[in-house]
Order: sequence, then structure tokens, then C-alpha cells
Amino acid sequence: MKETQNPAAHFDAVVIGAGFAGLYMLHRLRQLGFTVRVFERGDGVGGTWYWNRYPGARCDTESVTYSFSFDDELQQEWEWTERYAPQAEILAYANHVAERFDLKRDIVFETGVAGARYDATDGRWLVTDERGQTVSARFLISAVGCLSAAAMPDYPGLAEFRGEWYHTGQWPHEAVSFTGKRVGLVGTGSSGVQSTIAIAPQAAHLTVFQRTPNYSIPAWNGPLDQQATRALKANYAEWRARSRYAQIGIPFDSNGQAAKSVPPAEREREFEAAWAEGGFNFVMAYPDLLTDLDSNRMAADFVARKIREKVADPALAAKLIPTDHPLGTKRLCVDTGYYETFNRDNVTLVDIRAAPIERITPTGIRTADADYPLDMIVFATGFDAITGPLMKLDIRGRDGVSLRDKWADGPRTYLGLTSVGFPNFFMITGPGSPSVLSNMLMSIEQHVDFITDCIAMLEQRGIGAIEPSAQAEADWGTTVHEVGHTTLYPHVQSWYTGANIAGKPRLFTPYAGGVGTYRRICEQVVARDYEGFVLQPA
Ligand code: NA7
Repeated sequence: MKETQNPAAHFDAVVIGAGFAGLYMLHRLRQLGFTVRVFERGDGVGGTWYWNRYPGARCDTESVTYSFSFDDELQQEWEWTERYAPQAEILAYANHVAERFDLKRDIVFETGVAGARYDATDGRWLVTDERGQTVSARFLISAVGCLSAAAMPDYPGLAEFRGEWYHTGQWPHEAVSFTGKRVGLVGTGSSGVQSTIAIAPQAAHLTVFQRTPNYSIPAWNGPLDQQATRALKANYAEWRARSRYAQIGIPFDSNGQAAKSVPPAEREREFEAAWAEGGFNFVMAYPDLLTDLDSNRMAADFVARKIREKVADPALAAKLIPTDHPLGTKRLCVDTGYYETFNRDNVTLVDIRAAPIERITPTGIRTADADYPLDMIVFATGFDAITGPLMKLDIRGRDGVSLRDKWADGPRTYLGLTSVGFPNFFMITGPGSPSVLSNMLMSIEQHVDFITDCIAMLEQRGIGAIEPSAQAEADWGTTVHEVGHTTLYPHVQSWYTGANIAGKPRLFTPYAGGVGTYRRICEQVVARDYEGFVLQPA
């Protein structure tokens, strides 16, 4: 990072990223009377929804849930059209929020942050952008998101490929035509599932290269029932209050019993009801589905039966049924018509676990046993998740210690919000918080409110800097580990555990104790006068 010695400008706070987290953070900091600069590498707001423009991109959380609750007029006036909002509508919503609260004037677009250095002499962060310009700020806040560092496979030969290729997480702004083309799609996570459904009807032929089948639960997406939405909006305050303390930030009435302990017929009825409801909540049908292998197996068997019912060819159905991980321990997909797409004549499934991809050739993809001629390759190969976006930045705290070095063996945070040695640095939905296991907008609001209240407290008391104590950070690390290990998540190779990125430490880093429990812990920390934090006089 090339840093200029004299900052071009001074701010009270710098925020990295203008997705939902950065937008709300800016709004709250303004309310404190702060001067703020937000750096955004895209040319518009929206973060995830700015970059992920691939065909069929859609949120896997319901639209009335995946929206801000901090302003009643905002939540009353905005009209979602579908149960699960498409990317374009969420991006329009992000722009609406930015304009409604006049946020864009403090955001510099097309300007990524290269790094930041804490200058202990005057207690300020020197933040350098990718063009080499430096500004200073008392507070540095990361709003970089959990799924913003796209991961590309390192197959040889891509540079020689003569067709078009795209990564779903870096999709171009221009329209991409699939008409008449032989399209190859690598990856069968959420992005691959959604892309498959959207591309198949348009392409001449779609070949899906699957390494690991994933579980997908029906979304039953469609136009929002306006009457139900009006009823919800009339009662939004109460419903949002329930969401804030719900396990994943979405109210859901769980059966309350262990799945394996109920009679089979009753369990079947419960699974059918959860399937008919659709979405992630399927895995919440019984509280032990993510903690008990036997109960999980019962839910997984139910889904496997559903897949067999949907896919005409039994051999193909067998290939699409996951066998290597418990249901929901890799992020569940939520689809409308995924398995049925494989009944189309113009769709082929290639099992690259059986015959791995060897290379990209100038004309397509070569696996261990065949050549697939292609006009286009879509990589739906995911992200260096959770820590990836932060580790791309060169952040140096006290004594020049870099976050990358400190976290070389895995992230170390207090509450997923702060880290020892990085005074006045906050992370929104950082590792060690519920983050990706939760309704992101709810978690973003909670973190931003916590940070704002904390900063207001510092200002009010004339305190110079805040950072966690080494003991609090170590204890929180233990808590995250122990709570994580009461679930099935840590034992699975997934982006939750870092297993999708070569060389990344294998750790399950989100806090799995639930959004409500986490919120109560944060409330208690504040009630006990910021327990676990060290406050340094100005
Ligand atoms: P995911 O869920 O990480 O899915 C990536 C997919 O790509 C998954 O099927 C991977 O298979 C596959 N993959 C990754 N690398 C390779 C290589 N090198 N070769 C073949 N296949 C590969 O990312 P998504 O973008 O779909 O979803 C991310 C989140 O965004 C999602 O969970 C929602 O929260 C929204 P693997 O399973 O690793 O064998």
C-alpha cells in the first residue's frame, strides 16, 4: 500500500463499503453530527446486490424480512412485489434508501480502499484508497460484507478460452445473451442453482458441472399477497420486535421437540408442512435438525424423496442428492424449479467429482473423461467468505501489526465487532458474529446501532479510543468455538468453515448461538458499561 504522508482530508469516520451495512452506518453517524467518508469500489450502492447481477439472482430471505426496520415510513412506503425479491428490485431498494436519506453525497464511488494504518500519536486512522490518496479519521468501520470476495477456480487454460466467461459475483452490467449458445456452468451453490433455472430456457444447451450436490428447498416464489402484506405492515413493529430475538432473525414457530423423538407419521406431517411453507425455515422445523445427526438424517431423507419425485430419470436424481453433508450444514439453496430443470432435453449434469475438470481448452472444458465444447462458461464458484473481504485489505493497527498477520490462523474478535490492537476499528457482521447464519439486514442494524451507541458514549465521556481486552477476545473466541461445536456445521467442508479456499484456516467462524442470544449478550455488555472493552483516555 502506497500511502501519502499528508492526508488529503480529515473525517470523524471512514466507512468501507456502500452496501446495506455502509448505508445505514453512514445514516447513523450523520445523526451524531459526524463528518463521514464512505469508500465504495462499485459505481453505485448496494454491495452484494450491485455485484451479483447474474441471471435469476434473488435473495434467499423473504423480501418483507430482508429490508430495513429502522425507519417506519421507509418500511411502510416501500412495496415489494415478490415473496423473494429479485436482484434488480433489491438494488432499486438500496438506491431508494440512499436517496431518501441523501446518503450518496458522502460516498466516493469507484474507489476501493487499499488499506489503513492506525497512527497512535494522534489516535487516528490513515486510510489509503487504491489510487494512493490518504484521508484520516478517528473511527474506521468495515462494511465490506461477508460474500464480496469472489473465488475463481485455478483450472489451467482459461486465458486461452475463446468464448465468453463470467463469475456470478462479478456479473457485467450489460445484458448477456445466452440465445443459441452452449453454456457451461461450474458450481451448484445458491448462485449456480439460480443461474441454472434462468439460463436453461434461454441457452441452446446448458451443461452443469457439479462437484457437490446441494440441498435446495422450494421457495414457492410468486407475487406477494398484497392483503397479507398490508396485514403484516399494520403489525410491522411487533413482528420486527420478534425478529430481533428470533434464532436467525426471522420469526418461526418451531415444533419444539427433537425430530427423532416424535412418531414417524407426525414427523412426516411436520416436514410436509415446512416443505409447503418453503425456504430456509425448513431446517428450523425441529430445533435439533442442525445439532443431531439422526434427526438431520430424517429431514435429509425427506428431501431426497422429494428430489426423486421431481427428477424423471432415477440415475440423474441420485446424482443430485447430497450424500456428503448433513442437510443445512452447507448453506441451503432456495429455488423455484431447480430439480425440474434437469428434466429438460437441453440440460446435462456432469459429475466432476467422478471425472474432475482437468483444464479449460480454447473451445470448452476438458474433464478426466470427456471434452465439452462451449461458447460460454459461467463460474458460480462462490466466495472467500466472511474473512476474505477483510483479509484483502492491508489493515495495520497499533505498532504496525497487520490484521492479516494477526488472523493468519483464523480471525480473533470480540463479539465479531472489534479486535485487540485495532483501536476505534469496528466490523459490521464480522467473523464471530451471527452474520451469515442470520437475516443479514437485521444483523446489520443491530451492529450499526451497537457501534453508533458505543461511539456516542466515547464522545460523551471524552474517551479517546476503545478496543477489547485480550481476555475478552480470547473468551469470545472460546464461546464461538464451543457454541459452534454444539452444531453439525464445523464438521463439514463448506464456505462456512473456509474449506472452499485453498490454504485458508479450517474454522467455523460465525457465532451459532442465534441472533436473539447474541443481541442479549451485546445488551449485557453495554449494561455492564462496555464489559470486556478497554477505554483509553483522549
Ligand atoms: P457457494 O455456495 O460457495 O457455491 C459454490 C459452488 O461452486 C459449489 O457448488 C462448489 O462446489 C463449486 N465450486 C467451487 N470451486 C469449484 C471448483 N474449483 N471446481 C468446481 N466447482 C467448484 O457460492 P454461491 O455463490 O453459490 O453462494 C454463496 C452464497 O450467496 C449463498 O450461500 C447465499 O448466501 C448467497 P463444492 O461444494 O465446493 O464442492
